[in-house]
Amino acid sequence: MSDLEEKTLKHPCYNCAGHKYARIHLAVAPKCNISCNYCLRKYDCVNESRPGVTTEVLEPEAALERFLEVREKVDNLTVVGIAGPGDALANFDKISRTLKLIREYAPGITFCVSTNGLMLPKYADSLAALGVTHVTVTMNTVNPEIGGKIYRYVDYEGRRYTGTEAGQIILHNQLEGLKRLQELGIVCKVNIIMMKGINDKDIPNVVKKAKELGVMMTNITRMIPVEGSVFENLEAPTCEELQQMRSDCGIILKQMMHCRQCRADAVGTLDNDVSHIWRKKEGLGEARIISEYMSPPPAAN
Ligand code: CLF
Ligand code: SF4
Repeated sequence: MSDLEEKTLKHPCYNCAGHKYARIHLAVAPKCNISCNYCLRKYDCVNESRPGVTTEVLEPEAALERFLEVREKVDNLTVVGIAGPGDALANFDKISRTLKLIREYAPGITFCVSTNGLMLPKYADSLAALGVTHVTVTMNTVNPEIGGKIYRYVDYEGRRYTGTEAGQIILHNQLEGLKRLQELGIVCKVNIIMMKGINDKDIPNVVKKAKELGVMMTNITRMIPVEGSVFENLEAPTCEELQQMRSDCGIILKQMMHCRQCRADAVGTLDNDVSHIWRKKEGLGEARIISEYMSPPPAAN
């Protein structure tokens, strides 16, 4: 078995039989470069987190300290994940420093990163150089017009894009990024947020595209309306509708069925999040509330 296959087997998200293995999410990525209509940036990125959860942000040195403490106490810790609270690649310097620091102390641990994919073409090679072996991209549609309805805006290279143009840019970068990750031998998963009447009809097309690109599996979760977000009044899909979609798409590609929509600071196995033990603990270095990081957007064009 190759090292990568072994890492995938011991990754609790990529392998549902890997429930005895634990991951730690290090919340070093507060900023985001897009605005999803189902998101309220007071909280963690909804692409991998359950809505309404707010996580303290750690600086890289504090994240290393947290990792070393957790490693002492949590059995079978196999994965270090970066899943927000904003977008990992909108905070590349922070994640790069964090992963380099951790690598010095844990040469064999798996690095996993979750992103909206906008900056993947720029950073895919750098992720591979950092030793990241698993990447999740949230890709909600392969139709730029639908993308225009999902993303309120996309900030890219100093300009703000909206509507179909925003949908086009993010889709293009997600596809290019996934293609490059495959070339680099990185194991990929695509997350899809199911929004009733918005992208639900297009989800099988996303799954087909993911398969074509060599993605290992897709993870379809349902949008839960967040008060104050653009989609606050959009009806959430029922559990039955979600299960039906997963089962239909399971014919095309392997589906993740055991996602827990973790916090950006989750610790432990997927079934037993013990992050509360460390939350707001004194002496772990600088930790700030995410809203402090909400930088003013560039001027609209
Ligand atoms: Fe974290 Fe995501 Fe890596 Fe897993 S979570 S960055 S792939 S280590 Fe896993 Fe949590 Fe679901 Fe994510 S259960 S929300 S899929
Ligand atoms: Fe929110 Fe995540 Fe979308 Fe950014 S990518 S707007 S943090 S859901």
